[in-house]
Amino acid sequence: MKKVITYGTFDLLHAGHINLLRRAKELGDYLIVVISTDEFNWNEKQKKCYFSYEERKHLVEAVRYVDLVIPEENWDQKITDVQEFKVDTFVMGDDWEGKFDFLKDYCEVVYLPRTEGISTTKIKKDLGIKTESK
Ligand code: C2G
Repeated sequence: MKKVITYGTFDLLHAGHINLLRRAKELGDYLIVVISTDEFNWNEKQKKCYFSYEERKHLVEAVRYVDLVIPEENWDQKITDVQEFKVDTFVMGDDWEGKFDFLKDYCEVVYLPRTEGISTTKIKKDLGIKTESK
C-alpha cells in the first residue's frame, strides 16, 4: 500500500484544498492529512482560524480522498510522521516549493501546482471578514 501525507490548515475548506487532496490521493492508495492545531496556527503561523481544529478535522475527514487525519502541533514533526506512518510520498502545494526538500532523505517529495483564484484569504476579503492575526 502506497502511503501519501500532506499538511495544512484547511480553514474554510474550499475547492483548492479539495483539488490538492484529490491529486495527493492519486499518487498512492492511502492519504494522511495532518491538520494544524489552533495553538500551532496561532503561535507559529500567526493565523486565527474561523473553524476550530475539531471542526476542520471533521470536514476534512468527510472528504472522499482522505483516509486519516492527525494533528500538526509543530514544524518539526514531519520526519517522525513520515517514519512512524511509513509514508512513501510527501505532498504540498507549490507555494511551499523547496521548503520541505529535507524530507527527500526519507520519502518522495512532490509539490503540486496551487489552484489559482481561490484562497481562504480571498474568501474572507470578498466577504468583508477581517483576517485576525497576531
Ligand atoms: N492549496 C492549493 N490551492 C489553493 C489553496 C491551497 O493547492 N488555492 C494547498 C496548499 O498549497 C497546501 C494545502 O492546500 O498544500 C493546504 O493549504 P493551507 O490550509 O493554506 O495550508 P498552510 O496554511 O500553507 O499550512 O506544515 C505545513 C503547513 O501546515 C501548511
